[in-house]
Amino acid sequence: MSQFKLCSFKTCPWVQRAAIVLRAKNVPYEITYIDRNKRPDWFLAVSPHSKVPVLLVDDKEALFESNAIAEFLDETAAPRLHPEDALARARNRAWTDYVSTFASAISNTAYSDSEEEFAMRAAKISDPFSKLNDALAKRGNAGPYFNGPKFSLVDAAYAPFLQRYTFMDRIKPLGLIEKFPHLLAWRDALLAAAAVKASTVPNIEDVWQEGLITRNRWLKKFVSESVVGADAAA
Ligand SMILES: N[C@@H](CCC(=O)N[C@@H](CS)C(=O)NCC(=O)O)C(=O)O
Repeated sequence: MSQFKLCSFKTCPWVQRAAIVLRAKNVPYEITYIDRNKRPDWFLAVSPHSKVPVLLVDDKEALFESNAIAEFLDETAAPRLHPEDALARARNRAWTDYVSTFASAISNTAYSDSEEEFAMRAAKISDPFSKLNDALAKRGNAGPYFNGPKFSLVDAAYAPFLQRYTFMDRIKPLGLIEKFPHLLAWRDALLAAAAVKASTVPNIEDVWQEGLITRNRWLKKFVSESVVGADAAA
């Protein structure tokens, strides 16, 4: 089996997506955390957009873009996480594509610079939440994951962002996800999944909160003093 090394910032949800896929397949990997403010030359040489994740394969090949990495892992390591049926697979890929819109709505809100900006951006989360809720309502299975009992690449794509929403909701309750029962149940199943739990540093929520402080975002005022120093080379 190939050797895999993931390059990451401590809280990157896109790296987490790749880590979830590796965990779901029980594939061993190393993870190297780099400082986002001082990216090493070896990393810049292999990351065309200077972004994480980069997946080093056998210290020879470097893959970038979390979706390409997830698809590569799914094609090369068992068990297959994509559905066998081509139509179902295409629908899964379509929803996986939508994750960047979903992610932006959440990240933009979390990183707002003022209360007004926060309120304006938070109001925009309802639309992607409603779209996903409808997709889950119409998927024709009872869950708990997107395709039913089997964890898939769609689950791996959305879990990091539903987790970030949850972190945000815990410090500044938004009362939004509760309006979307299918999404709420999916979120709960994803956050309880072993592959998701094992995909980050153990104190991810503290590190995420610390990131609000180091980036000087408006939400930092809701962060408890106890997390200061949690380390946010994120
Ligand atoms: N579309 C990319 C997004 C990756 C991304 O945005 N990563 C962030 C960290 S979470 C990054 O490296 N940003 C570059 C920067 O902060 O300059 C993917 O799916 O891999």
